Amino acid sequence: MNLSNLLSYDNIVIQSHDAPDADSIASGFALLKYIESKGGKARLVYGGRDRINKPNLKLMVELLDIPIEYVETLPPPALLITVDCQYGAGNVTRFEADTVAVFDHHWPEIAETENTVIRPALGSCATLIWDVMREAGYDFSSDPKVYNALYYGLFSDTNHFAEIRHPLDHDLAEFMPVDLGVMKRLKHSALSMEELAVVSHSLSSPRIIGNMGLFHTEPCDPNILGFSSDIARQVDQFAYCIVYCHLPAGLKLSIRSTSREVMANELAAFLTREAGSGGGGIEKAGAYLSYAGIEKVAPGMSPDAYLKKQIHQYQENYDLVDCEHHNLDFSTAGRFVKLKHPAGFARSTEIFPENTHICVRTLEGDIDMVASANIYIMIGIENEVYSIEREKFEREYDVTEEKYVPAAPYLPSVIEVMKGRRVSLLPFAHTCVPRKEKAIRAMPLLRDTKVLTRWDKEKYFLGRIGDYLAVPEQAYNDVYVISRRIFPRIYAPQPG
Ligand SMILES: [Mn+2]
Repeated sequence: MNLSNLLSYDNIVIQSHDAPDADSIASGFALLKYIESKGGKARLVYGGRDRINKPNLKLMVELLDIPIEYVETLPPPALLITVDCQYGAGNVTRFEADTVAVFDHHWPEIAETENTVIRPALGSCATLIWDVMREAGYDFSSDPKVYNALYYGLFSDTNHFAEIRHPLDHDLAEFMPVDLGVMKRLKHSALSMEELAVVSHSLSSPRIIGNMGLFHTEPCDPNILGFSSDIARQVDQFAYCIVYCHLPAGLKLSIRSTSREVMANELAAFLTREAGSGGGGIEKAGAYLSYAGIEKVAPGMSPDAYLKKQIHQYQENYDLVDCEHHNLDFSTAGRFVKLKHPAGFARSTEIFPENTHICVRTLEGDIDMVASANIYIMIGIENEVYSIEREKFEREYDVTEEKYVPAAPYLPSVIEVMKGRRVSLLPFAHTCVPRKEKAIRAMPLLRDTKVLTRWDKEKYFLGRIGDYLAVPEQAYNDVYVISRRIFPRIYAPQPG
């Protein structure tokens, strides 16, 4: 949906979910300001049992002049827009309206229409609203309160940015300088005395499943989950831990890992793959499991039981291959050669001057490097990015005249770390093809497998059933994973 479509209605109401949080308030407020900037008018409301009561939210509303109203009834508007929630879901009071639009970042519970924008990959609804407003050409410098609100919405929904999961989330966090005075006041008023009691109570009774600690808290602000899991992760006997609570429409989880063999973001994705969404970094991640989603895949099962089932499945699901000590026999595995498939590359100094600290923002995370005549940026077949030394590049690839066309939708951007200036990689990308056919040995995986490689001591690479475990010929310890989607496109079997 294009934001400008909203402007054709004259009676618009924007609705946050019941017991609104910072993300929902921020999203509604920004959208309201967008409509007003175009000469339109709208109201921002919420319903449900409870009024906004938390100290940080009251302060947010006051400091940023957010005209949010509590309503028990609502005369049907021409257009009702729910933000950070989906019309008809359990966490939002249902008001009648002629037309309904939805902006949300939770797991989709309603059928998609031309009026729904649901992007579970994003860490906050604020990110989504920011992105669509930016696309619509909204001038954020015209009202810092809008940007400050969105920033705080993202901050709150991602546990102080620790559970950020998408490049766009990072982009919002860095987009414009926030009012540090306002943020300081908001950050330090997030807990009430009652909630402090919730934290201590929840941490006193973990359930231990294998080498993980599972903590259940009373319904509470998501920030408290993050705060609690940060404490729990420091217990030596847990390789990882989860703190979760029941929210009106689903379970909210905060995940922490201290082990190389468990990546928090990957665990979050595993637990929620059927009925929710989740992500973050390798040590800290957040996740959400929707009750409606659980009911669909496991009818009659309680959400708590479902979560435990998923955790058990996770623990039983994986093989582990440590490249230093594995006993896989690659000598009998299939032999393949890498085809001369075109790839992309960019010379780092064409993008930023020599010695500039840059960060390439990819779907898998940020990659830091320093621009140098010796450093090129390679762009693989799924837009995966890595740096390569010029000498090695020239040995292995030929540059061609062909125009570079990205093979996957999200092409990374490059950020100048000091100044925050951000450019797309696309205009700087050229095409190259591998010079020699490189031979490898590879075998398809029969179970999901975590591979501890030689060149990353912090995390593992995840291979799924059907992906390939590969080694260069004659270097059987250099194990890596090639995705089943890419493999047949860039490798061909060759006897020998
Ligand atoms: Mn949210």
